[in-house]
Amino acid sequence: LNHFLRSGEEAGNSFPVVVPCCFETLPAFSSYRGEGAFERDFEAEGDISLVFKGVSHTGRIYVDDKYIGEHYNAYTPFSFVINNLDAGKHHLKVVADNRFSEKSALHVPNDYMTYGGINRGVVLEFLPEAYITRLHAVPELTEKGWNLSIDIDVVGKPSSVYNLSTELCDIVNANERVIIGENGSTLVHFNLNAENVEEWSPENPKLYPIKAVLKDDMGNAVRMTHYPNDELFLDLCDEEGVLVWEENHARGLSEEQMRNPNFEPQEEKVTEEMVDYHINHPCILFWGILNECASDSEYGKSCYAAQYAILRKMDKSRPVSSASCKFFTDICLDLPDIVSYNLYPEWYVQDKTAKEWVEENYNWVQEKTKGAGKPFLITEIGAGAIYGYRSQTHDNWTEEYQAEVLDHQLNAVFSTEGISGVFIWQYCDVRISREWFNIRPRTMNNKGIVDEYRRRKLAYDVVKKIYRSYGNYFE
Ligand code: ADA
Repeated sequence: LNHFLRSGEEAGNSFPVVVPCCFETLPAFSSYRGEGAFERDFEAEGDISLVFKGVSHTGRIYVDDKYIGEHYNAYTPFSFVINNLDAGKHHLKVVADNRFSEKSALHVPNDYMTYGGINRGVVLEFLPEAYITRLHAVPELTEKGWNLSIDIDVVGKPSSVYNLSTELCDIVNANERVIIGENGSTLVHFNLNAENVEEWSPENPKLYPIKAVLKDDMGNAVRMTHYPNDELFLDLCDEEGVLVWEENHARGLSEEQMRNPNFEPQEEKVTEEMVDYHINHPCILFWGILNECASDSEYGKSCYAAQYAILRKMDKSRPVSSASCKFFTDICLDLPDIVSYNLYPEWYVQDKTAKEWVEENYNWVQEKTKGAGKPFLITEIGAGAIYGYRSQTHDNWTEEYQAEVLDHQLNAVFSTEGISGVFIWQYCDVRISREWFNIRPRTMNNKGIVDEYRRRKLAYDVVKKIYRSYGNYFE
């Protein structure tokens, strides 16, 4: 950091210093009263906040030589938000001033020292799309124990919606649905009641951290495909409270492929290893098997029965299911605890509306199969789009068409009484085997609502809006 002084014996010289740093730490300036500039480069991109815990006694802030603002009083923190920084190197200059004058009514010659400089730490925060600027928790002892009256200020894009989860240690928590106001901010107020907590006192200075997290999540569950996944991912789901459908390794195997002599032993092994290694993850809600395999044939059915038996023997605590694409020909629906269908109306199925296709399949299961009355899930729904391909014609593969189809599909699912849940296929675009390319532009499965770089397609906001219109799923 360059500490540049404009007066005194060493005026104009600069010194490398470490912040926090007051002029007075340099012997030549031990009784200096004046201005001094602290400068440094930093790397950032997008929206940032610069938080100054203390600049004495007046601080003027410049970023890339542009005046940002100023603050008076050495002993209180202040911050500035700087938006839309280009990626790369930027320059911060803090001009600190410790002069006594008419302008300063509190910092006057006194029986304590008014130092000059950056007297407390400086923090650079990278801001996401929405963020918390203030959390005030005021405790009050009531007949029911301690009550915390909590105010949280949230800043974000007008009308955007988030889930705010707040936690007082592991004792109590609250989940609030936050809608950002037209002015780009909102105040969330709620109470947390903590019955069994110890009060802070000089003898027992007990502290309870409060954690508030703003989540932009659009659902509460994730379907993993079509194989057991990394434990790291499951650990994160355990911690974040995301429900997981995990399944063994198989996608779209025909009866012929299931008759491969290696199929049974290999599938059995992967199923056993999956349960063995992952049984203790609380996030796993269901075990799945044999996605879209031959559940329309007797031989296929014997394989399904064998796989379900392994799962039930190893873990009696979780329901089992399989995602089917056999529509009106599935003969295995007596076997699982949950009936699961993968449906792509208005994409692969072009001659039906989303509502017709969803209802016809659901009704067939209820009326014609032993799956009747079991919980019914839509385990895949979606359409493809190439990121950045836009057209008013809403042709296949445009972002517009994908958004429109997802809108129809989700509304069809949510308006069909009896359907317990839905998974969108899929979160992000993924690579596929190059040997299997013919219906997949870019040799990718392009049904992501974000692409492989997590860039949002138009469908992202459509999905978010529909999910959020159903309120807070925590309730
Ligand atoms: C199936 C299959 C998925 C994926 C999807 C699609 O339902 O389960 O793995 O291939 O179709 O994108 O067509």
